[in-house]
Amino acid sequence: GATFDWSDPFLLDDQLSQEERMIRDSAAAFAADRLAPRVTDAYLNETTDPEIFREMGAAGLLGVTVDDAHGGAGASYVAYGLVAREIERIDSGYRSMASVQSSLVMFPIEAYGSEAQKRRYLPKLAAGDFIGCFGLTEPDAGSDPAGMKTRARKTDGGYLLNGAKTWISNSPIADVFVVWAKSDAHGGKVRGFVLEKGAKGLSAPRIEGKLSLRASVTGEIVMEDVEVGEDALLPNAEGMGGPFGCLNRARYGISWGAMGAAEDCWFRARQYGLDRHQFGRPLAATQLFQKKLADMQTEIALGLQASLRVGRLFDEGRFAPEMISIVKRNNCGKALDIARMARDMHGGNGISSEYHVIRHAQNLETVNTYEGTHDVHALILGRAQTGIQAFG
Ligand code: TGC
Ligand code: FAD
Repeated sequence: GATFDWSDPFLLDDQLSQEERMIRDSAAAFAADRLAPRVTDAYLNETTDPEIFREMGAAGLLGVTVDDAHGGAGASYVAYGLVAREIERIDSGYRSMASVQSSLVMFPIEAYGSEAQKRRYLPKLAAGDFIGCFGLTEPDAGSDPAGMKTRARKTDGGYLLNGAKTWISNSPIADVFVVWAKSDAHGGKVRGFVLEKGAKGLSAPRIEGKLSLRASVTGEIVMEDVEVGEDALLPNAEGMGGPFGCLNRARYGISWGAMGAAEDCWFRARQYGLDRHQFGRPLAATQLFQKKLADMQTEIALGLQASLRVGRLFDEGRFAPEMISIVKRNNCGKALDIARMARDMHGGNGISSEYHVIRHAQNLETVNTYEGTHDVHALILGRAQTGIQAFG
């Protein structure tokens, strides 16, 4: 019979191809060498080192699923998920930086862009020479992005963009802005535009004072009569399906990433319980402690297995957005529960940055909210099984 590996109960490793394992291992080495040593300072001081993008690029971690002809790795969606898991094992903010670049900036340029746009942006985004951001959310349009106010007005040679996006990952340090706007020349339909840093009327002020995701910089995108040429329009996407196509990929990656953060919390809680003695025995010798560890192990094993299944369906071209809602919602919610539990199991030490678990818990508050809140994904799933739309 098989032996039981407590840290990999369903032998996930067994279900990966050799290439996927290789990519996973190089992401894990990168995370341990380059990200782990930086994260506590970055989080405490709320600083984001833009060099991380170049380092991720050099390690082949940007645009994992993007065609190698465009500088990507041309690997599977499962490989992409494994990378997200390894990076988020260190910090959700670092995974955020990478998933915006890959799923929300490189993907739309590859899937909806012109040949010229692909040539101009993808290789530099893959290398981390360009940093990208994705502007969908607005001050008055979060869960309901179709309510956006940003407008593109047709001019002689292109478009004039006006509006404001908020809560945008990477925007203060971005070179490339994928922005969604309602376009009067297209019957008011939502269209995507690629803007470049330095365009007149374009600014990206930083949002100060976040108490979550502090290692990843977040900002606004303000557009005041930003004039762009016809070549800034993403030619091959019209309507909300454009931005949602990107969100499908990012949400799927987040479902793996959140499990990485949860695993880090679980491993730390287990080790802490073995090391820490109270009442003359290790905390891990108590039934309550073991029950919590069993709950963590179970939820993580199930969550990873589900993400792997959705990833395989992705790679076969057989995924449906509702599948992604199940894993995004479940894995983020469960990861948040696990991080809070790990914080509790560390007692007072649990609130110190030195033990990492409260940082994960704080980060996962954001992860549970962005890319469709926990409740919004419930409503997507409720609609799919009742036929009744409860949110609009
Ligand atoms: P609905 O009526 O459902 O659909 C409108 C059109 O869009 C199409 N569509 C999709 N297409 C592909 N994939 C999906 N998942 C799709 N969902 C919808 C749909 O077929 C339809 O197309 P058409 O051609 O018939 O017009 O749209 P709705 O406006 O009623 O949607 C409601 C709802 C709640 C489902 C949706 O708005 C939603 O998902 N809200 C959440 C918003 C969100 O996730 N925002 C994320 C912002 S980006 C971000 O947070 C990045 S953080 C990343 C990081 O830092 O890591
Ligand atoms: P709201 O939509 O106002 O929701 C508030 C509450 O109401 C939530 O609990 C929600 O579940 C609930 N609610 C909303 N509608 C309903 C309903 N119909 N029925 C029941 N309950 C409902 N966006 C981008 O475009 N690009 C980015 O890079 C990006 N990065 C982000 C980074 C960070 C750190 C954060 C915090 C957010 C980021 N976002 C980004 C924005 C994110 O996607 C939104 O915050 C999210 O979609 C929720 O929107 P909202 O904040 O406006 O909340």
